[in-house]
Formats: sequence, structure tokens, C-alpha cells
Amino acid sequence: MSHRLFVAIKPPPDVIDMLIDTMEGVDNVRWQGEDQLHLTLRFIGEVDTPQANDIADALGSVRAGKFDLAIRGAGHFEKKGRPHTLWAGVAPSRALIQLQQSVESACRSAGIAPETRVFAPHVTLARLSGRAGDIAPFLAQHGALRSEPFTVERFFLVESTLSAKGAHYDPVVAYGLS
Ligand code: 3AM
Repeated sequence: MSHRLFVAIKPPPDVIDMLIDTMEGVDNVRWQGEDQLHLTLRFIGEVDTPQANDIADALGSVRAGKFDLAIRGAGHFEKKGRPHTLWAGVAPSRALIQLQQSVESACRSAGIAPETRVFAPHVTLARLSGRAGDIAPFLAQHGALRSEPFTVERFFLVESTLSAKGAHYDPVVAYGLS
């Protein structure tokens, strides 16, 4: 059986509420539901069950401490010259990068090919279709988006199931930070 996996942090409920409150003002976009909001540490992709178990075990050996993180700003990613993702950013954090590097090492030790893309931490707020409206007003309005710092106490191995209604994300293993 195949599993589509990624590793992520989930913001706490008050931050989720703040992010949900930003979700208006752009036409023809798919705003993310509260259960979909996360910060991806590592996209893994499709693996079979034995490899999924190896990844789950390897992530269990990640040793990292709790740390504070805060939402800061909003932005977008483009593909082929078109915006396709709207996101909320996070304040720069060494601890976040260290955790991401430990997760990357764990994935490699479980036999996953190295991630070649630069880590660009973000929480996706919306996915944009080709018919999406102008995002400039949204970015102007939320460029100064800020949350209070929140403590990251765990990260998750998440299983993603894609359907016509969008992606369903199921946290399958939680890993506590010390
Ligand atoms: O954290 P975000 O929402 O930016 O876009 C997918 C989502 O990212 C991304 O993995 C996260 C959980 O699904 N994703 C999906 N397919 C991907 C791929 N082939 C991918 N990231 C990299 N390569």
C-alpha cells in the first residue's frame, strides 16, 4: 500500500483562528480549512508501508528542544510566472531550521532521497487557480501579519489523501520535543 507523507508543525488554535480570519478578498482561490493549516518541514511523497514505517522510526530518533515561533508576514509562490500559493510566513528561527535539518537527516537515514530545494518555511493559506483574482490587495493588507510567539512542542508525520474536494491531512504520528 502506498502512503503520501510529509512532516509538519501545526500552529495552535488561536493562531489557526488568526490565519482563518485573513481568508477573504481574493476570488477563485481554495482557502485552506483549519485542519489543513500546517508548516511543512519535509515533503516526502509516495512511499510503501515498510518505508513509511522506517521513516516513522527514524523520526522518533530526532532529538530537539521546544522552541518559540511566530507568524510574520504574508507572501506568495509562483509557478510559470503565475501565483499559485498564498502563505503566511514565520519569523526567522534558528531552532526551526535545526529541527528541519534533523528531520531531513532522519528522512535520509530512512532511505529517502535528499531534498534539493531550499527550506522556505510558510503556512499555506490558499491555493490559486488560473482564474484567481488579484492578490496584491491581500498581500498589502497582510504584509504586517503578526502572531504572538507560540511554543512548538511537537511535530507530526502526516498522511495526505488527495481527492476532488482537496487534500485531507491526517497526522499519523506525533513526536514530542523535549
Ligand atoms: O506546506 P505546503 O502547503 O506548501 O504543496 C504541498 C504542501 O505544501 C506539498 O507538500 C505539502 C503537503 O502536501 N507538496 C505536494 N506535492 C509536492 C511535491 N511533489 C509537495 N512538495 C514538494 N513536491
